[in-house]
Amino acid sequence: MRIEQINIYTTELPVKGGIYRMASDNVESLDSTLVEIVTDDGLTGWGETCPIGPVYQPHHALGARAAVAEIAPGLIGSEIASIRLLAKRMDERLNGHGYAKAAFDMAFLDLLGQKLGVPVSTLLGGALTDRVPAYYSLIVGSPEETARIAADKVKAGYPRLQVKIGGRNLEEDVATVHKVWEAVGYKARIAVDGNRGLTVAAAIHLDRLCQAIPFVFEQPCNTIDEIATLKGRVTHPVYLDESTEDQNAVLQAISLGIADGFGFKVTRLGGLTKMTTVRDLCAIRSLPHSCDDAWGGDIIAAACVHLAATVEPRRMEGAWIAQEYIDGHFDAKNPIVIEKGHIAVPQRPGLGVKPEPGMFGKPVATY
Ligand code: 0XW
Ligand code: MG
Repeated sequence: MRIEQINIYTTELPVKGGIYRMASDNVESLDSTLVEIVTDDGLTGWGETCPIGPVYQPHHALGARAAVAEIAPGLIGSEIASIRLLAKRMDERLNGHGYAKAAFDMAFLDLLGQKLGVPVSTLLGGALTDRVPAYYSLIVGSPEETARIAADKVKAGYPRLQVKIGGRNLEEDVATVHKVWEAVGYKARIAVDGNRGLTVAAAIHLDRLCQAIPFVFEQPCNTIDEIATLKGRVTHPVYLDESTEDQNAVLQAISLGIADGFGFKVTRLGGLTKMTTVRDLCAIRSLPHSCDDAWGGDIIAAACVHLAATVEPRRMEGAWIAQEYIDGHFDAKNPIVIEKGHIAVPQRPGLGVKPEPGMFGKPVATY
């Protein structure tokens, strides 16, 4: 099975509800890039990469497309058999830019799964479950409104909530965490996500002022070095998200003992194949983590869910997918959906989702 053609598409994903508010940025619509690989035996494989704007992490939609343009011509004619060889070929075309390579890696696995008649979770080592937990991400909002939505989402079945804070005064952040805890208590696990927006001083204050509330503190500060200084000074477990820009950052955080868990993003880590390495490193140290991406439609959602299914359930912090903030699906017949706070793992060969033919219009590039 050889690569005959690669089509690149873009699609705009407006945020349902109008705005997704984080300490680091507010976004209203996301620009997703899709990679369709056509093989000589008539199969098509799909990949996707969708940065949540240009500020959240050092990724942006036009950057993804420029990187894809460097890589794609060098893949034409390649055999889809060894994912490692294909990764090497991509590295020979372009240094870095893992978030663009991730879209190709997804498409390679989608094709290989279809060819072998197995779901992508099997290619990632094998699923441990057929249903993975999701979590609900509560955007930065007033304490009362955030607590009201938190209670609703727990009623809807979410086992975990992520409360966004930062970019405003400490008093509102502290009040929000307290109100959410009063509203949901032990009914859901809570992560408090600063999205890099707190100073070390503010993180220490928030930690002390919410001492009795059992939450994990996600990416409170901007850099890994700032977060390292929190060790021994805060009582809540600290998770890294944005700081894990590649596999080496994860290895560094684990070996320095400065992370109690992670919010992983598949494309940021360079794709599903690279994620299996950090997944296994976390298993060695019993570290919990999520399997998310920053944003994206059904292709990215499927990728996150296949990966999440291969993680030991007691350490699985959930697969966050953007479905709650997106109208409609790429694949109306087999969409990736959250039901009662959980997501069924696709059982069909490959990723198990196929965008409706023609739904993204004409390709923006063809190789
Ligand atoms: C909740 N997320 C997975 C979605 C947005 O990309 C932000 C992100 C996070 O945890 O920071
Ligand atoms: Mg986060």
